[in-house]
Amino acid sequence: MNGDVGETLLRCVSCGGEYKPSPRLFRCPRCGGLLEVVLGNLTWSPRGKGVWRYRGLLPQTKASPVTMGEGSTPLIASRLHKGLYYKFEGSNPTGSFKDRGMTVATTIALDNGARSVIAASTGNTASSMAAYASRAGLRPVIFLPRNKVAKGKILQSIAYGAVIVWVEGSFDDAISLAMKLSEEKQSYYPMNSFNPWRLEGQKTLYYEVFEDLGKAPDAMVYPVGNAGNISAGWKAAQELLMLGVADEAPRFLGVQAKGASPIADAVSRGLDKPVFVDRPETAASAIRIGKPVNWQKALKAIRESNGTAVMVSDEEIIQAQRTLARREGIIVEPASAASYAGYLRMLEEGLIDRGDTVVLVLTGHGLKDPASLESMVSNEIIVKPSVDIDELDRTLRAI
Ligand code: AN7
Repeated sequence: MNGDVGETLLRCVSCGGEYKPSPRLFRCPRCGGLLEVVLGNLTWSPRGKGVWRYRGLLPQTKASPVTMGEGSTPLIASRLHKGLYYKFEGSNPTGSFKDRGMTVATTIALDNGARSVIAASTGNTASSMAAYASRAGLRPVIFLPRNKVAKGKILQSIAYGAVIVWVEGSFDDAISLAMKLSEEKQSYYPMNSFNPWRLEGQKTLYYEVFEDLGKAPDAMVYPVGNAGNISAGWKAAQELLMLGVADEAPRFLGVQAKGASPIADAVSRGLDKPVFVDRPETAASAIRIGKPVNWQKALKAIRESNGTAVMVSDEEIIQAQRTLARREGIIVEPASAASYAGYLRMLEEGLIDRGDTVVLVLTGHGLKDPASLESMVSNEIIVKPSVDIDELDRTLRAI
């Protein structure tokens, strides 16, 4: 099935202006708005595994893909709720969904002759970018908010050889600084999600869900930080409709942590533009973001899909993380557990019907944030190798 064959364009989501792609074009020259990729040729012809299975719905590149087999993550049926599925993105090569975008963005960076790539990050974007850049022979420079990134993500980035710029401020400060550097010094190619080519790779999560279920689910639930992932999902669902591959699109539901919830707040108050949060606070460090760069795209995704967004407390997030680990066997980081906490809240508030086919996007692996697991109650004893077996048995039964 083919769409119209034409030239690939960048289109402004604010004013609709259309531009021929060029390596340094990330903002609308007319109004400064966000750009989205409009592919000239869309073809649904899945072949092979992973992100590049959907090559026909991705930008054409001259360089061969910088890939580690990212994507093709499991869709796991819940044992607790009828109709519920978990899309476990922790099984990507660096342990988060970011790898889907990075395989595409890194390949495009090579096409554009980049030498250094940069991104600000709450952790996962940084480690993913560092991995793909190292593989491609590019120099990764990451901007991290100091004292605000989970340990596993820092160690991963160091291991991949990233240059780290610790910013004494929030993620939002770090991304403004990284944007300024890449705008003023052209030798740094930006990989944050205002780079619309990266979001093209992130569309593939939805294509996989659609193929695995054999239809569109009733709803997709995403934890929302910088708001790129939910926007990419909606773009993917619309493309499948447009191509006639799908008859329906799901509702797109966003979940934010209280204390870092400008999108959920804008949705519940019916605002056209979110009120940004100056000092975002939550235990879910990955989504501790007060000024999401993709807010326009995300509000569009939520409203046009008849979706909604809710906020959940840190207590609800931690409880959800524990339930997923102890009753489903899935360890996720707190930001990812927010989607389960949000699902429970939306069921309770009647925003989702029981039994609806709902997919929770579990964005990142729990081992990335070991500190978040330290509060789990442990059942343990210490024994000598010579311990009496009957006594050991009695003790184990008593726990
Ligand atoms: C586990 O790494 O923004 O709404 O800099 O790591 O697309 O931003 C991470 C975001 C959800 C939110 N879950 O996705 C970064 C960063 C996890 C994440 C999100 C992130 P977006």
